[in-house]
Amino acid sequence: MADRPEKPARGGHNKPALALHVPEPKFRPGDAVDFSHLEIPQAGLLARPDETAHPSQIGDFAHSLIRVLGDDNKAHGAWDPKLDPETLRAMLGHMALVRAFDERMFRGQRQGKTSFYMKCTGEEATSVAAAMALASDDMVFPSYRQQGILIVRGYPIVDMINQIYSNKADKLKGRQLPIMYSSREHSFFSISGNLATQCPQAVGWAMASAIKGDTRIAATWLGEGSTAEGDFHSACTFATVYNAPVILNVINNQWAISSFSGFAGAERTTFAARALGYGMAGLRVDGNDALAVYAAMQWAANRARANAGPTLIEHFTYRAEGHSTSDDPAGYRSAHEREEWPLGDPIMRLKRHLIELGEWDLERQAAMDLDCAERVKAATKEAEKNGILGHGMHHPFHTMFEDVFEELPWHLKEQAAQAIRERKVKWPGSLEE
Ligand SMILES: Cc1ncc(C[n+]2csc(CCOP(=O)(O)OP(=O)(O)O)c2C)c(N)n1
Repeated sequence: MADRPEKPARGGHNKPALALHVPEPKFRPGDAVDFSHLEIPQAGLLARPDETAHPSQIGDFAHSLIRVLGDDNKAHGAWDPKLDPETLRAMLGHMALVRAFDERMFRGQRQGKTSFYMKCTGEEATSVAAAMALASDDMVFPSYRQQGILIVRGYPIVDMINQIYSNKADKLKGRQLPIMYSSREHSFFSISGNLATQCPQAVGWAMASAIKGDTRIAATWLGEGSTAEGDFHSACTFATVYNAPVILNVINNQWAISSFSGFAGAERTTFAARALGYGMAGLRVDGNDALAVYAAMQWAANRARANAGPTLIEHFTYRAEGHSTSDDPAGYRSAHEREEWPLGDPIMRLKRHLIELGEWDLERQAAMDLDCAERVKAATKEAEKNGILGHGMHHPFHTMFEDVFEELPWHLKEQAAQAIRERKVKWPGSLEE
């Protein structure tokens, strides 16, 4: 064996030096915005493949964009889910309620009623239309921007607000960050702030459903930034290996807080195309087109129910506002992005479609908006009776030691005793009981 040189040569003499590519967003604060590089096909152009098609036959759908609502406000093509006007109005109503709810909760945070809130402005269709395409008992594993699912499933908004205020009526007893809801009755899995953990959980639940011979499928949602987490990839592996009845929704809203989608790999290929490497069906859909979202979700749900395999759906959309109440996007992206976003606003697009059908008008729209605002206001007032942040009307302190261990372990007993001693915390009965 040749001796190793004492000092290995650095660089490569006459070879080019190695270099890395560091992604950089196209537009920064103050920049003019031009989205003409985005390929946006006309609505209605794509065929709708058989729901049991082999992933290798439908690879193109991971690179194109399924669109139904055209610039003429009409529904086009094979993906039109042909929903009746009543269902379309319900869809519009749910999205409007989500937006009204977001507006009021955001203001509530600014007024000091809660510590934290996250809006989904511009992305309402990706949860509302998607949830409407599922059965109400299909199990959902959302991220933190899918409040639309709870609205569709009829979860009382007053209970959402109680959770956001962490007050004495909060069903989660103040143990979760505001907006990290959970509801077994609504088949809505507890939201976790640890990104992408919901993906393997959804796949595992779907596998269990199949093992039990059940008929319910699972669906999960995650942001495009979160697809860089290992959990997403483990989930894809298990989903395809076992043909789990699950739908993985990647909400590509272009930004992960201040990191643009390029940092999760958007410059290389689409997020829907991630599916292809796993041998999974991948669809890419206009996430601001509620009909296209519904249609893609329905396709994937039928596929899962037919034991034809999991689907990854990329919803191409735009986060119109800040990441959360703790974020100011003016610091990292151009304010013109929102105005220039070529796929419009999901609520406006569905509204115009209903008007085009002769099934809606501006008076009814105004009445609906007012009704949404009133409902949210009334629920807010109701929830405020149970307390807001800082009023001290939260669950009693000692409850934080409950519901986890059947018997309190010694170290928690020690902490509880310290709290009683030093902070004069009230404790029911004796610690030794
Ligand atoms: C494992 C983990 N890493 C980092 C964070 C901090 N964090 C919270 S939200 C977020 C951005 C996620 O962006 P994306 O997945 O695109 O979803 P979006 O917020 O755009 O809906 C980050 C980095 C976290 N909560 N968990």
